[in-house]
Amino acid sequence: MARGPAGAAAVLGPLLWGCALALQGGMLYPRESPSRERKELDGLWSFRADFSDNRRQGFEQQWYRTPLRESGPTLDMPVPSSFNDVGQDGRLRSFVGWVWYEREVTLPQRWTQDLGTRVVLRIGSAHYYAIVWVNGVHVAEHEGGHLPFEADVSKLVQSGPLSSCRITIAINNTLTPHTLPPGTILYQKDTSKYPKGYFVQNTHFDFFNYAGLHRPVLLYTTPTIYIDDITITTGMDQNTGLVNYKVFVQGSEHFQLEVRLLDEEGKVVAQGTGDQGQLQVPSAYLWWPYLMHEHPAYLYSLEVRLTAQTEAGPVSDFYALPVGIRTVAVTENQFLINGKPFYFHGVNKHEDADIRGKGFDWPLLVKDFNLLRWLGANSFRTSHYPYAEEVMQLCDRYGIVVIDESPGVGIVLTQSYSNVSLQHHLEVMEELVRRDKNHPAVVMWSVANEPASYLKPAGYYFKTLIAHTKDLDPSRPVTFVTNSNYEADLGAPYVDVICVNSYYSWYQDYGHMEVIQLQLATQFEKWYRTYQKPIIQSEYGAETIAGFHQDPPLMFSEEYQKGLLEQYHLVLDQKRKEYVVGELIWNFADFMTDQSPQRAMGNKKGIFTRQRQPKGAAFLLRERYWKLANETRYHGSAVKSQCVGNSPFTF
Ligand code: BDP
Repeated sequence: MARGPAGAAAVLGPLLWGCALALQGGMLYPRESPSRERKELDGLWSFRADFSDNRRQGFEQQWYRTPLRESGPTLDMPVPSSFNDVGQDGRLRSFVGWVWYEREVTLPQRWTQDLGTRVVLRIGSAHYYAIVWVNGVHVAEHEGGHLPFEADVSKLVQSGPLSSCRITIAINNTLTPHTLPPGTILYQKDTSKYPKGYFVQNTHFDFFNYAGLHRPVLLYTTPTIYIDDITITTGMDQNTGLVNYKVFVQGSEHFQLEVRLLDEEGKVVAQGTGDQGQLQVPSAYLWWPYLMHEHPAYLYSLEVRLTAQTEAGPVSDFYALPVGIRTVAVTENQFLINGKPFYFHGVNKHEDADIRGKGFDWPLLVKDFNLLRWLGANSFRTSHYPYAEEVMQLCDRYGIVVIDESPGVGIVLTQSYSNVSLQHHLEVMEELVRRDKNHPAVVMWSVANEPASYLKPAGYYFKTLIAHTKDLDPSRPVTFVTNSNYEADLGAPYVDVICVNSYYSWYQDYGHMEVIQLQLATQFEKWYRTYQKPIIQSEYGAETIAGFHQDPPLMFSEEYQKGLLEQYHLVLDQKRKEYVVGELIWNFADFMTDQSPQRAMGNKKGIFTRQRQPKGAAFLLRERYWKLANETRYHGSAVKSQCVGNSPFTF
């Protein structure tokens, strides 16, 4: 939904943010196929931050009308990347307001001349609010920094003799009580202390509000009659895998659809026709999590072929979707994948790294997955926002199970429980489910992290939000992540799994690791007694500066981090025999936060440094996770005798 922040409007000018945009169409990942082409627009873009007092000079002077360089000095800005840390200008690092990106693109002649080709601009993520123009014409607006959006630009690029087009994207990183995550602009009016017009942005979450074009931007084509969306759900009946499919087509009501499911050798194992149906796969290979089975992450390929007759001749479209056959279920004390108890031994992550901030980066991603597999982690939570689609694809391929979290973090102000906020949160869940519904790796949705669920309006808010998410996707459980310190949790009655964060002997009883066992056992018993639902320890950890050593352990040393983890593990080992179904360390790696006296250049609770080097705790966890994997592995029979999912490890 698009709207303007009441607070920010005073300083940042009357923003253009209009009224709600209904969620339209599908959001299939743009894949190449015989009927679809891609043109990546990653690389250097022109960039200009609007430093004017009201941040509205760009709109007043219509910077989108002519090349950005004509408006004044521009910088080279890499895409994807956050803009904050690439330069030497301190003002840009902490900039709040509108920034402008621009890129000239040369298009293949066929794209501009063949009217049977549909050309789509896709932006993987623009944080936080984005307005897009092509050749000076407004084509899209989007609110929310973590989910993709698109614009059909065919008419614009096919309207004249030009074989190039100019893409301009204005992005505003202002957060308000109604954005996700929420934030506020604080105006300092005391002129004896602050210059005129001084303001800062405040947030209630613990990571830096990096901004910019964070994920790939690309153009892709489809025919004008095209496969717009596919929804897959899977099940098992004895040894037969069931793949329910639904295909949505745009551009015509008259078309034929053929659907084929291929195994990893390319052999057709089932086929169907029409826009929906069920494929049955005898002796199906299941999608198993990493380390749960000797052949994890088996992926079939669902090939969808559309054909239609038009006045101009036949049209065909082709899309291939990876499909994993697996089931997910929750009992009073278990989390089941393919009917077998699954224990989450994994991490919480952030999209965060030196220089690029939250910018997508393949080397970083591959390194992170190699570390996860080295660690023996079988899962992670996308704390505290949806991650790049390429991340989810690797999870499917490697069998890393995902708790897929919305950007609902830091919801603590009463205003953030208003109908306006709820409406936006519902839409974000729609966008998230639409994007990630077909990933076998995603086994649960998390609608929020540590919202102030003790506030009165939280009951209605979470009841509505969770019910809506279940309507959108009845095939997966839903949770939100709470904090063990909360006196009351008005959302917990509606979740399927209790996810609870606690920081015993860190934020309370500092330095006293001897209280952890008692306090953690009390926490688990209290939550289980109240709700009788499986529990995941969704965060625990200690701030640790790599290379600080102290024995006996003191806070911030590597020894303290290890000691604290060990105390947690003693209790987890008892309770996992009863109803605790997972443990996710906070955090995989150190990450950047806002500056504060509590943070020494960011949050240092990583078991790896920000540069992905191990602290002592990484080795401790590695030993534990491999041990857990060996204990909880399912010794199944109907498996393929071939290594899949690129797993480098054998049992
Ligand atoms: C938790 C939050 C997480 C923080 C962590 C911490 O969920 O975002 O980074 O505390 O303080 O409560 O390290």
